[in-house]
Amino acid sequence: MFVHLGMNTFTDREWGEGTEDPALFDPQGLDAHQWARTAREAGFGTIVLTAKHHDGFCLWPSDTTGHTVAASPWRGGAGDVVREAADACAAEGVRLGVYCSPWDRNAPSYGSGRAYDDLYLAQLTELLTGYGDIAEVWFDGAVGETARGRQAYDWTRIFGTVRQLQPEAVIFSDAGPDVRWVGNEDGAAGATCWSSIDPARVPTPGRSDPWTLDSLRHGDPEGSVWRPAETDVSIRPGWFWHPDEQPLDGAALLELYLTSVGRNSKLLLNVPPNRDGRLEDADLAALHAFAALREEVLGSDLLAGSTIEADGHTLTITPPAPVRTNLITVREDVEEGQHIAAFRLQVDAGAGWQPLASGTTIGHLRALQIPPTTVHRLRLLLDLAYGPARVTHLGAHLDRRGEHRRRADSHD
Ligand code: FUL
Repeated sequence: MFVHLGMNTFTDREWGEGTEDPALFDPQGLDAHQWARTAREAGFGTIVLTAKHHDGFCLWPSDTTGHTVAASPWRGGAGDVVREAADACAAEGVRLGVYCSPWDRNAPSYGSGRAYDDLYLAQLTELLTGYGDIAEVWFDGAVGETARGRQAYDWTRIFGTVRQLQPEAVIFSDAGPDVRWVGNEDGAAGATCWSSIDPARVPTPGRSDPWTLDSLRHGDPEGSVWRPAETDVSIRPGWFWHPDEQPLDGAALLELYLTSVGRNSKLLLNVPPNRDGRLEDADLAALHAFAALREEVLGSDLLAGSTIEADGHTLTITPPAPVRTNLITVREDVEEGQHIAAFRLQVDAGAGWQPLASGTTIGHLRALQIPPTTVHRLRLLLDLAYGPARVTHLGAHLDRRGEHRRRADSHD
């Protein structure tokens, strides 16, 4: 779960200028336990907090600048949002990740090269040494122009510092090195999504030409590095909380799940706290509905108890009794790489084999939405693989979201 909180929460903006008065930051009811509890209840493993966004305001009392929570009225200037988030995550059994924007519109040294690199590394060091285990470090590739020029971030030093201080942390940036951006903020990985990628295609974070974005979305079966895609998307139109915006509902969140996790990606869903520092009731309701729907639709497999036959590159599955389904899930063992490159599904709905769906990649999970179908037998045919193909799961589910919506409409 991504948590965007900062100066923008109070100024109704998405990108601050860096000149905002710290006196504006005062989330009086800030309740990190509510964030962490909600994350746990809704099934998230990690919270990634915006410790510093592009406006440069630090949510922890950094020694590197005066532009921090220490200069705000919040908790009498003695507060530390990162500390409260770390404590709450530890109490709830959720991991903590940090977002610390390299682009800093407040730092006077930004654009000067080495002096800014040193400041940024000092900030990262505070975050990576003061708050226990950090599970993910999220690097935004945004670069701003200044009168002094364009800051060229020293990624070698930045990534090296994370490796040294938090060797287990997953490093996210457009270009990895551990997980890569999926190339859009719409909640959709490519229908073809390889966990491997050619590092030469996306050498550094912050490149937004269509060619790069396309490479990020799809990955590359012959890519030399394992760098799975992470799909970041917000529950609301903006990343930060705005008074006039509303969250997506549980059904829409399940759709995001199917087009991200269900396409071999990770999902990083942003849920922004309001000016009181709390997630709103509407967001909580949406997240709980999302979790309940995931359980209802994906929590069980209608093909459990089936007979399975494997013959060469074909897997045939016969349930004890015909099953009604509109969603098929497939999993591939990716322990030794992602290999499956083309597959077809066929169904016997009582009158012989018919084509049902086809696709390219599978990876850790592939969810295929299909027209409602009665399955007497289901067949998976693997047509192309770059290495040994190991299917570990073929499941069927009934997604009743459409029916729920139709019933709700008829009550109006
Ligand atoms: C982008 C930023 O510019 C947005 O404000 C947001 O933080 C998003 C997650 O990343 O690059």
